[in-house]
Amino acid sequence: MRAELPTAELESRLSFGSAILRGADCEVYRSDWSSVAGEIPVLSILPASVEDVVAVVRWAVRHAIPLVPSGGRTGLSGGATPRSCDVVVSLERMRRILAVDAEQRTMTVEAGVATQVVQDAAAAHGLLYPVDFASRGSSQIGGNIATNAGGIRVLKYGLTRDWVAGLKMVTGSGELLELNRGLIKNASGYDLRHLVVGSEGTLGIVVEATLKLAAAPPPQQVLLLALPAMSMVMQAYARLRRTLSLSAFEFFTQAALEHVVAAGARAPFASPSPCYVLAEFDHDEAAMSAAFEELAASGVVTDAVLAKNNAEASGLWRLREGITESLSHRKPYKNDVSVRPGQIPSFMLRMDKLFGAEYPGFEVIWFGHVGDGNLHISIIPPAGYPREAFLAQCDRVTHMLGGVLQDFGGSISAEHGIGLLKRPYLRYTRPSAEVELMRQMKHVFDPKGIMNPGKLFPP
Ligand code: LAC
Ligand code: ZN
Repeated sequence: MRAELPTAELESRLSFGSAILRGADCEVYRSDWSSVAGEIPVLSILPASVEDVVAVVRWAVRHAIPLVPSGGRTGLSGGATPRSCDVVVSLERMRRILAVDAEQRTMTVEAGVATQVVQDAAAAHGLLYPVDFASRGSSQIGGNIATNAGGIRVLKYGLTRDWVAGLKMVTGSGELLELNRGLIKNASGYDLRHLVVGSEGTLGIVVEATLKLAAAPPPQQVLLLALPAMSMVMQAYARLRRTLSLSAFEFFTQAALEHVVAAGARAPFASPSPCYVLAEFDHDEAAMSAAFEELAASGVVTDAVLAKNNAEASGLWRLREGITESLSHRKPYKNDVSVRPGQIPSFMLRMDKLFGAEYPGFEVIWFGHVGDGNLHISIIPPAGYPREAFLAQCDRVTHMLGGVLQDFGGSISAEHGIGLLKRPYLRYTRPSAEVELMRQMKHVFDPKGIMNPGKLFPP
């Protein structure tokens, strides 16, 4: 197939500034931040304009060429990993901020703009783009939209979906759609924008977005609490949110902390505790002290550190945000699940029992956005454990976890997406009637089945 791709026909249609890469230049597009190895794609196309993307998709339709849209490739489910027969379409050369409307609080950007660039541009206008996570420097807005990215401030601000006022996308048949046009009110039928958000590149390619911006928040405080038991985390949450305006409520265990400290972070307390909570909230010294004293008196909290300045706040955040990176060299198996926040204590108990019984000798590392009902669990086998056997065991246990999630009405993927890795477990969260409707919708947008084939849907 390699030699036969009719690229000459496409080259003549692409604008100055675009590129077509081959061979070793395509190596970088092979993998994302997940454990999926991927294959070097036959070609990587770097369009420079919306018209280029339309030309690429129409070309792919004519020749039935599978396309894999590619953003910052910081995904954790293999949603952007190609096969060797795929052509990658990377949005990295479409990274202009097209407009900032400070009055309307919107920003229009090309899909390849990095999340942090959007955040910084909003801040330069005294505004906030509130979707935030550790991969902010590399991840791109188009990928954020395609995966409905969540992160650390969902508690206060919601998901990417809540900040997309409009988007342009090229469907799998090469049609350019302009969805919702940045309107606040628009009661004119199906809101296709929301179908595209979270569609993981299976319907088309997001090329531009108009994002909503928020008012800059008041000064924040960052507090790290030590807790004597995982079962007390939601008691701390209930008490803090009663009198504080929380923007983040994050949880991690001592096992997670040990990995971050081993990677160079400073241990926050002299002695270890079973688990920790990082809370961020609008500055309120009196409410914060009262809440802490109450939690300490009732034994829910045994120790605390309050950041005294921005550098200390970043230091505390690093303990939480650094977890995934500190574990990456151990190639953990990752779960990313959600239930309603009120169910977190009973869900944790069920999972703890399951993992205790099924993962003897494995390291089970809990962390996550518990205020959103979202837990990340990373599993690490003992050194030298055969990889195949490890993955087979994790697959078996994840099917059991799927059953538990079904009981709770929860989700097998809270924020990392289905991609390739979670496809076998989609059925625990989405009934077959829903998956069938999703397949039909994909067919409407992508009749030739060229958009990110093999992703999202169970094989
Ligand atoms: C985090 C990533 C793994 O929350 O979603 O650190
Ligand atoms: Zn997360």
